[in-house]
Amino acid sequence: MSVKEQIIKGFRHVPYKPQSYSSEEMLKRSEQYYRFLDSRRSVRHFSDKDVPVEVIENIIKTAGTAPSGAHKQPWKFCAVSDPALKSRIRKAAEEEEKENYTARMSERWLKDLAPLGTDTNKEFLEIAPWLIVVFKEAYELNEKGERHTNYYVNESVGIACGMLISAIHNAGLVTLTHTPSPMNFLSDILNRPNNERAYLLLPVGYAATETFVPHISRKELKEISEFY
Ligand code: IYR
Repeated sequence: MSVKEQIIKGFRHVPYKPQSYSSEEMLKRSEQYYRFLDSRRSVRHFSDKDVPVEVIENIIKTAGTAPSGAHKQPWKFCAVSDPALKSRIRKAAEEEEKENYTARMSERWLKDLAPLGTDTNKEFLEIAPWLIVVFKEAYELNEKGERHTNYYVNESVGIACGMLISAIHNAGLVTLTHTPSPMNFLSDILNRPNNERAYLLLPVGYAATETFVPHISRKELKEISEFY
């Protein structure tokens, strides 16, 4: 008789049977998945074509499957399609970026960015049909209003964002990891509670018909790994 569940230190644990594959199948799948994600590019030129809300919901649900410190799931994904809100976000982001490009960023930083062709114009924030604004929850608030600090919040939300980006790519859509720092204006515009801090802003949509991306390459396996 198979074990249905176990009580470990007073808590329920249920059986889990992850899918596994033969060595050949595993090799094939791992290579296919690598090629699939290697075909992803950050895109700054969006089409204004609509994307159904259900697709955005599925993408956010995928991000929500990420592991997190003590399973606190310290994230909130705010999906914005309202044109008035998108305009306000663009205006505020461009104000911060003007300051960044003219005063806050070092010469070296500007030089490193040059190949990407970025500037202070963030029209994609109005053109893309959706903006997903990711907030990290520094602490949780219980019903009594008591604060409980979350654990490994940056790690947890960073992982969730990686999964969000791969889900966007899987849907045949494009995005950009945009950080118009400081990003406090997003809390104000979206009226977010105090325990949430803006983490990343991702425009999501179809790529524009004529899209160009920087001619850059990724590091080789031997540059990003060491095997012991
Ligand atoms: N936030 C600015 C500048 C910028 C910074 C980095 I690091 C990038 O990889 C790309 C851009 C902007 O979005 O233009």
